[in-house]
Amino acid sequence: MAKLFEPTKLGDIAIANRVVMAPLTRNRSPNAVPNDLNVKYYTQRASAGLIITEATAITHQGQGYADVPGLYSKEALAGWKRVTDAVHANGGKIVVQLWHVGRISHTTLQPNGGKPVSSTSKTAKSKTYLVNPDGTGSFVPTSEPRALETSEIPGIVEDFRKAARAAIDTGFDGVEIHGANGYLIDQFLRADINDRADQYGGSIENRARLLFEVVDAVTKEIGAGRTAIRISPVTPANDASDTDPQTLFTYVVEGLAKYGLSYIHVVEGQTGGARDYQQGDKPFDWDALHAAYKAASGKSAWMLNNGYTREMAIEAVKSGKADTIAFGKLFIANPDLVQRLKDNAPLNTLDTATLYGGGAHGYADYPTLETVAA
Ligand code: 8OZ
Repeated sequence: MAKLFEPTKLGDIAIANRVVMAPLTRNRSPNAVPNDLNVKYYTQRASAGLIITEATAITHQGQGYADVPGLYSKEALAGWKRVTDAVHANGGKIVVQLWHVGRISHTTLQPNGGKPVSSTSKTAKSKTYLVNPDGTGSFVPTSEPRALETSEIPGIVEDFRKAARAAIDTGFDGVEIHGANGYLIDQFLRADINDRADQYGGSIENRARLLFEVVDAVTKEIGAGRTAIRISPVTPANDASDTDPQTLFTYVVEGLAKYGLSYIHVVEGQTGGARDYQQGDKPFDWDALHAAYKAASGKSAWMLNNGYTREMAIEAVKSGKADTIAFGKLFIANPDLVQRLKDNAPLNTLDTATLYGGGAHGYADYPTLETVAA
């Protein structure tokens, strides 16, 4: 059997195989509260070695899209508890992705209709998703943000810490800090976004300060073996860009090496798109990033993502390029993805029209091999 299907440990989290369900925004949790349909969807996918939940807002301020879940109200935590219980009852493991969108938001989603916060007061050239009063969804430009005051940053770090504590108390096996895709932590990292003059802007060390303060706070609260992080060094998602991502992210992974995190999750290329997407003047060297991490004595599991096929995943884990592979679109369309990959069985096709928002259709009604055979 290929190593992809063998058990391993991600820090303190023992997983049955290395096929991971990537975090996937689906906009099906009205009022930010996980519901019965969400329980069903995650339960259907419990045979994944690990489920990473969809990005989940740590606070109301961290919200940027209609109908995405949160981790801050009593109701949301109760909803998530039903998800973690159901996944565990079905033999799975599940971590929650801790999300602060920063400027990728809209005033109508913010507390008191205020401006979203960021490292900058520049508006992102990006869109967010809102639900109209008649129930239909639409993509709208993100609102103008305000730059966080230096004195407010400890409060953001504290919000991550509290959310991590709430996650463990809600039965999650751990957390994945969302450091990717142009959201708040990435808005601090990127030279082309971050225009601050304080200790959180300017040099790479300063731009990465928020990330490390969050990692420090979360690991102290719940333990490094239950803490992970996702980064996307070259993705242009949400207007994120940097002319020298290789140097920036080498610094980041070298700094992460000392923690002994559960895993480091790296999106190769444009999230959900081209694997060879480039920022700056040279192609990103993914193997060099991994090598730099190991050279800094980094020992955490290395999780790779973006457009992996069965063959690519088997090979990447066999060769040691990755310890685990996270699959997004394939897991949306194939609840029993692990079985299908093991058997080299045909895969269902993804319906892109039902990705964001809606009900069970295109969410909890993709067939398994068993239902097709019956
Ligand atoms: C797709 C649509 C909305 C949000 C990300 C949380 O890119 C997301 C996201 C993806 O990380």
